Formats: sequence, C-alpha cells, structure tokens
Amino acid sequence: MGDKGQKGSMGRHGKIGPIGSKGEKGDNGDIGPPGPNGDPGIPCECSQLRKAIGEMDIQVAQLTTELKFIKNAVAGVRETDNKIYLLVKEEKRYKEAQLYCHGRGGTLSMPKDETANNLIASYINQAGLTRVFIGINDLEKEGNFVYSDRSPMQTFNKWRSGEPNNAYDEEDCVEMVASGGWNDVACHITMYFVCEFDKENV
Ligand code: GN1
Ligand code: CA
Ligand code: CA
Repeated sequence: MGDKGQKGSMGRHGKIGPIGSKGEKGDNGDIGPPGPNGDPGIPCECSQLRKAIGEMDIQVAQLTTELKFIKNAVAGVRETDNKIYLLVKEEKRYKEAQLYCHGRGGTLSMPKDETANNLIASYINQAGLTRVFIGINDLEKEGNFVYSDRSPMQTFNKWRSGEPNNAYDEEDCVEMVASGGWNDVACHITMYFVCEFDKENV
C-alpha cells in the first residue's frame, strides 16, 4: 500500500439556501409639516340670527293656530284634545249613519262627559239644527243601552226627563236635541248626525 495522496481542491459552491422569514415592521416616519391655512369663515352675526330664529318660532306658532282654524272651518269639524267631531248634513237612518261614520274611520258620536256633550250641542245649535243622531242604542236588548262601538254605557247620560221611554215600543236609537238632552227615537226615522274620530286614527 503506497503513501496517502495530496488533499483535493475545494468543491463547488453549494445550492442557494431557502428565503428567510419577513423582518419586523419599521418605526413610524417623522410627522409631516402643517398644512396651509383654511379660507376665512363667514362672519357670524349670531345675536341677529338668534333673534330671527326666535321671531320665526313665533310665526310658526301663529301659522299653526291659523291653519288649524282654517282646516276646521273648511272641513266643518270640531275638536277636543283627542277627538274630532263631524256634523254630517245628510238625512240617514241610524244604521246608515253609523255605517257612514264607520266607513270614514269613526263612529256615531258617543258623548261620555259634559265637555263632549256640550261641544256636540253647540255644534248642532250653530248649524241651526234641532236634533241629530248620536251613537247610543238599545237595539240588541231593550233597555240595555250601548255605544255605537258596542261598548257598554258609562254612568254619564243626558236623558231628558221621562226618557228613554221606548215610545210605541219601537225606540232603540238616540237623538240629541238642541238643549244637549237625549231622547230615544225609532231607528228608521232619518236625520242628520254627528260622527266622532279618534285623533290617533286621523
Ligand atoms: C215624541 O210622537 P210623540 O210626541 O209621542 C218622541 C218620543 C219622545 C216623546 C216625548 C219620533 O213622541 O221619542 O219620547 O216625544 N218621538 C219622536 O214626549 O220624536
Ligand atoms: Ca228601546
Ligand atoms: Ca223617546
């Protein structure tokens, strides 16, 4: 066996390694220089504006009142805080009158206190009328009066003395006369009538 040979020459470059992982995010840059000044504003005449707004508020309130008056004059209605009353100058029997009111989202008027009763009475008088149908009847059970929405009668009533008398055994509907008093009358007679509407539904 001969002597060990000489060290061989350096081998070739190895293969390129894999791509390294992403580095950390760098720091924020420096703050930029300030922008240019804006355009000058419109000078505020605040006290004058406030005065003008105050005057407009008053005008709006006045217009609202006037509009309400005109609306009621044109429509010919009367109102309380929560109801609107409409006198219908068309002669109808009780049931047709109730259908008319119902078809417009209301009922024949159901006066349940002095205020409502007085309002309807003054409405009739101003129209020069002597009687109108109101929404009270004892059609289902003689002597058992209910309102036109079929709810039972409350304690308030304005029966004229001697009424209801169910005269001729045929009086199941109710009229209001000019004094504001109530009288039971036959349902088949025809007369003008007053409808009422809840303001919530109008
Ligand atoms: C009326 O027709 P007469 O006078 O009997 C009224 C009745 C009242 C009565 C009171 C259609 O009857 O409802 O109870 O007066 N009938 C009509 O006196 O108005
Ligand atoms: Ca009756
Ligand atoms: Ca009667």
